[in-house]
Parts: sequence; structure tokens; C-alpha cells
Amino acid sequence: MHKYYDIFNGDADGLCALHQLRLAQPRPTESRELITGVKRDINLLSRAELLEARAGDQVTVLDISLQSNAAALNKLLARGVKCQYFDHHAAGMIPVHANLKAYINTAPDVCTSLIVDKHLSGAHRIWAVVAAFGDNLVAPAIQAAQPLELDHTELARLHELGDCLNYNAYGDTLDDLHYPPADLYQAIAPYTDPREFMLDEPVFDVLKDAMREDFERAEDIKPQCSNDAAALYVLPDAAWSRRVNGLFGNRLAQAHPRRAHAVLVAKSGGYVVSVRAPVANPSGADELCARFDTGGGRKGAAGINRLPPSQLAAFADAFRAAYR
Ligand SMILES: [Mn+2]
Repeated sequence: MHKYYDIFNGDADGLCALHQLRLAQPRPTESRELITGVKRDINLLSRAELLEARAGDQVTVLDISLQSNAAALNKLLARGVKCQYFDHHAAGMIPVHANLKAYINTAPDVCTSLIVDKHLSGAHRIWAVVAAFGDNLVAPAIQAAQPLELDHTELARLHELGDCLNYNAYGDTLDDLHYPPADLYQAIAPYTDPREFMLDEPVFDVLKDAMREDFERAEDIKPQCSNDAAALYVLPDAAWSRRVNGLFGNRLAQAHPRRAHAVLVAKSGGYVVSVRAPVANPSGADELCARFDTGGGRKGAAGINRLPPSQLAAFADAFRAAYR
């Protein structure tokens, strides 16, 4: 019997993309394997489970960059494994192979769940709306929801669900998360309607409360330095810091669009740094971070994987000088 491997990013977009697809095209549980992880864990095609994949088996990949998985993908294709690939991240060269069907769209107003929605002709649109909200694509989410004729309260609830599913995926390892994403997928899998899921399952309320608590902890932290142009925060070495730092940075950026933000999370032997340039002038973050070892990123948002404690002061100076 052939096996089915469903490989998906553990965030709202990955979960909802797979959910839409399997509502429309169910797979037999006994021959199916789920492969997922924390949001940042994107090298999923290199997982050991896939070493057993053989000719005729089917792999479905959702919401992880093809570029980052190209070598592993090519090996699977060469072994005769059939691959369906849905994604909106930078793809690099898409292999041309009889065993590969790729649905890639890197437009900034598209997420993987919207790509799957198009593939399924809108069959489970409401889950694509949840995912688009989760990926912070608010306007596309509202646009996609038009034919569903939802009222404002329902839309706001779907937005909250998207945020909660997305929040759950942030952390260094599965231990940081409230729910392993595979379990969260199994929890939503029986529901065709997210509104029923929110009413019937405790998961939504658990995540909503946990997210609020994490935010309250972050808001208690005073910035190490702050002026009109730049603010720098250091969060402690704790699971809640790793869960909330990305969302905390987004919220700061939205609240202060003319200010640059650096959010550092302490980690044994240094800091993980994320820098967001001012929303009103998104530039310079990549250059600033690239001046430090393990630094890099995009103009508007960049980071340093590991900043040694001895360089904290130098980083703070460079950050303030870059955004005056
Ligand atoms: Mn996504």
C-alpha cells in the first residue's frame, strides 16, 4: 500500500492549507503520516521519516520554502515519489519533473491557504480566511470572505482564531509551544466550520488566554533605550519570550510606525536579535544586522541568530546610530 505524507508549516497558514485540502481530499489514516514543527522549522523535507518514502508514495508540502528544501525534494522525485507543492515563499528554481506538481505564488497579498483555496475553487474558503488573517494579510482575508457574507463579529472571531493558531507556532522547539502543531491539526480536522471549532473545543480559549498572558508579560518589560526614532527591548530567556517576541515586535511596529524596534531574547551565551525598520520607512535593517556575525535579513526586517553578550553595547550603539 502506498503512503501519504502531509508536510506542513506549523503556523495558521500551514494548518489551514492542509485542513482545506484534506476536507476535500481525505486520506486513509492508517497509511498517512503528518510531518510538521515550530514555525521556524522549515527544513521538513529532510526529516528521517521521509527516508522510507518509496516510488508511488505521495508527498504533499504546504507553506515551506521550496528553495530551502530543493535538495531533499529532488531526491524524493528521483526515487519516484509523487510531490504536490503549495507555497508562497521564495522558491528559487522550481524543478521540472513528471512527479512534481507545484503551485507557487509569491505575490505579497497571497498565502498558501489562498493558493489551496484557488486550487479547490473555494470549497473551504472560510479556512483560507482564517489563515490569511493569521499570516497578517488582513485586506486579502476580508476580500476572500466577501462571498461568505459574514458579519463583523464573525469576521473578528475568525481574525482572532487566525492570530491564535499563528501564535501557537512560535518557539524554538515544540516544548515552547502550547500544542504541538500536529495535535492542533488533529483538533481542527473534524470541523468543516471554524465557528463550530471555536465553540466546541477548549483549544481556542486556551490559546487566546495564553497569548494575552504572554503579551502582558512582554508589556511589563521596560525598553533598555527608547526615543522617538528607536526602541530596544530585551526579553528574558523563557518560553513565553520565545513565543511572543515576533508578535510583540509586530505590535510595537504597528503602534509606532515611525520608530525602529529591536527585540532581543536572551539565550544561553547571548541574544537572538530581531530588528524591524520603521514601517513608514522600511530600510536599513539588513545592513545593520549584517555587520554582526550570524546577522542578515531583509531591508524592513532582519535579525542576528546569536549576538554574544560582549557585543550587546556595540549593537545598541549601532542600532541607535542607524535610526536617528
Ligand atoms: Mn504562510
